[in-house]
Amino acid sequence: MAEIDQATRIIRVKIVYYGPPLGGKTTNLRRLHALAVDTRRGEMISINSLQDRTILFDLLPFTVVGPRGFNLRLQLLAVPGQALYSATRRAALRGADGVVFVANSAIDRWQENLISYSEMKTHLIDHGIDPTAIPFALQYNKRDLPLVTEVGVMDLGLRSSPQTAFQAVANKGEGVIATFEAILARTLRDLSRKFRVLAMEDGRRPEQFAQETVTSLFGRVSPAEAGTAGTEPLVERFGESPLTIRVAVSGAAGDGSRGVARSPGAVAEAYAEACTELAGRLATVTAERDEAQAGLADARRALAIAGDLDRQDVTMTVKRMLACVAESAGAAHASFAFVTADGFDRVMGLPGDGNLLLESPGGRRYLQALAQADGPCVQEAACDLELFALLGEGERQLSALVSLPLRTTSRTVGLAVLYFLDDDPLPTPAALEHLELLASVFAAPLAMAVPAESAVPSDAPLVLAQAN
Ligand SMILES: Nc1nc2c(ncn2[C@@H]2O[C@H](COP(=O)(O)OP(=O)(O)OP(=O)(O)O)[C@@H](O)[C@H]2O)c(=O)[nH]1
Ligand SMILES: [Mg+2]
Repeated sequence: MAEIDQATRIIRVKIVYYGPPLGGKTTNLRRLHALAVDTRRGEMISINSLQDRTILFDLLPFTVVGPRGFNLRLQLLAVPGQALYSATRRAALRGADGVVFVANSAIDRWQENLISYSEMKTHLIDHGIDPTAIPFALQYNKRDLPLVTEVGVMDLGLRSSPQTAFQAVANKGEGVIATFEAILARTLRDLSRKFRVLAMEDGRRPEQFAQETVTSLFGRVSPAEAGTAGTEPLVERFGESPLTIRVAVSGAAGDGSRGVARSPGAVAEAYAEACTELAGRLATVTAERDEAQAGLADARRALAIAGDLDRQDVTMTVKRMLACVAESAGAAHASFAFVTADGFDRVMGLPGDGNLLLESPGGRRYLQALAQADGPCVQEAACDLELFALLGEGERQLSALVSLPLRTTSRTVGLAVLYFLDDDPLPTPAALEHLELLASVFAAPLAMAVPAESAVPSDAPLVLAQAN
């Protein structure tokens, strides 16, 4: 059943692709993934055997604007068709909002369609879902094969509603978008009846909504055109392939078309392995999300500090800026000087830091070139004798610095220097890029706060002067 979160205005909807083994469920999802416009393509995940048969699921997420401005998160889930995975298919149907049945038109696979169709109805009933009421779309796939069951015969065995079945050649993309559009429209119609909050506004019909959604996901490609566009190999044409986790299932028959995993123990072991792999991927995604959130928080803080410049004096703004960049980089100490035509001017540090290299003529000489660099630079004392000598002069156990020039398009405004202790991790290339972004937020307002006539153009050599 769809989850509706009124606070965040998110609806989660699950559509399950069900059907006999090798009928083309995975191919349907892979084609949708490949045909989606770049900006709309979520990451597709497949969990397969080494022979590339689905053993757990394929998951294709799409996020679109839903009815009444809700954020509609669609999860398309394809089940594994092999007989042994009946329990997995049953679990996948729990909470389904719509079902697509992908039948295999191959004449010698007719019985498998009937078995799968009947199993699906049993599982739905077990979950308290009425198979005749759930939004449903029927697809007769593999219509390109030389020996196919006639559509009329397939209708007699599988069709239980007036809705016509979609004929498809999924590996060429034919019928794939049309099937998806139909299940989307039927599912939205059902949800808008069940939840008043999702009722279609302005008398719009779910079919119209689904059509617009398909256009936003796949561009203005008619289903017929999509069929033609899809005849080339998937990966070559579209570049971004699904994330596929392949797990060995011991006791699985080779790649024979009727191959099945024979031992439930082997399946359980393969699932455990797949879960471990997925947990690892999830941890990476979570870490990346946390990093992105921290970066966003830094950027917001930088914008607030820069925006306060008209209310605060320059020294206070610089100190807040230094605290912001030092914390973001994980630096122990930080100092800053404006860069003018006469050299470094108005050296400032965080409280208790002293000003380290910017205080001494040797240090200022060392920093001269770094102030003119295009972006931040990491300098390690272990690889640089001059820096080793300069840092060794103080009492602190400093081992590296990052120089961070603040530049506008026309001039170098100042130089921030961040210092790192022996055991501090140094910023990664991504962290340096982020520091550069923060520096660009501060550069323009600080440029306005210091007199432009003594400023040094970005490409002019810097004359050394006594810092005051
Ligand atoms: N000729 C033909 N082959 C197809 C078509 N659709 C899919 N195939 C091929 O059929 C094979 C099985 O397709 P899958 O999408 O993996 O089938 P599945 O239903 O996901 O299979 P399981 O996950 O094992 O249940 C693949 O080799 C596909 O390339 C089609 O319309 N015509
Ligand atoms: Mg599959």
